Amino acid sequence: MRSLEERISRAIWRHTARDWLDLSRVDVVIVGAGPAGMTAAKYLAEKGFKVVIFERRLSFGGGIGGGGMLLHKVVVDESAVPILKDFGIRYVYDEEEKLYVLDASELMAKLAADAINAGAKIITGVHIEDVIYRDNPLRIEGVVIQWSAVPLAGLHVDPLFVMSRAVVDATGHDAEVLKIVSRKIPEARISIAGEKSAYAEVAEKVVVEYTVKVLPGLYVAGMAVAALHGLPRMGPIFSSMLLSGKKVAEIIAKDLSSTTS
Ligand code: 48F
Repeated sequence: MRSLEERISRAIWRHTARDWLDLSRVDVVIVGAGPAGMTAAKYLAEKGFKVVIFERRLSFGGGIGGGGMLLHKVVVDESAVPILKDFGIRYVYDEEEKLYVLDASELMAKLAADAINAGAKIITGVHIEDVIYRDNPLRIEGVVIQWSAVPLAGLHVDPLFVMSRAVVDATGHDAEVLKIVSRKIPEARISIAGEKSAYAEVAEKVVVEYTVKVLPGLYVAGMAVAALHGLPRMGPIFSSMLLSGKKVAEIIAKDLSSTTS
């Protein structure tokens, strides 16, 4: 009879290996488990696409957890209410400010839970350090993955790969994936304009408007859109993050449905 210690280890090895074999090729890799990434994940997974979110922290939520200046509330406007309803996220309408107020922890937990229930995987502790590309024609075909602990420890460890039909940069203010592509694939002609100062009303609109396919196989959502296009920031109002996640899911679903896997 195996000891409990041995059985614990074997169960974890076996099921981790099964998951990673399955994840060696997916339909969509989403980089970053913030509001934009998790919203996109649910809408894509429920259409039947195989979706994985890689998040370098050990928790999901991105910038949601900090609420507004560490206060545990965030707001949205009416444009995001249908999405809140899709996820079963509760809110209170503030008559005076004409805004919907929600608990940051409920937003994080339910975005993640619904994405997972729809069939998406969220893998934490994994850092995307590069992309996989092909030329003639230029396209992105996956990501280069590493345990987050490796760069933190300053170790030189070669990474592994995940192939995918679409990659979404949902890494927030730093647009990390796009920055890598702009630096390492000059023929992609991506330049990162950098986010502008706060102008919430405009920011909320244009972030959604500029949520686009960047290159074949590469998409952007959330605050990474602002970094790419030089758009203003909006602070702890999250409508555009949710709407941008939903929009990128619609763009990808259309693109992937028109090509064979
Ligand atoms: O920053 P984040 O929440 O991005 P978002 O979805 O939402 C922005 C808002 O939270 C807020 C705002 C709007 O109201 O201004 O800031 O655009 O989530 C991005 C996630 O990506 C992870 C990071 O840890 C965070 O959880 N991330 C960033 N770079 C990488 C990454 C990387 N290279 N590999 C894996 N995860």
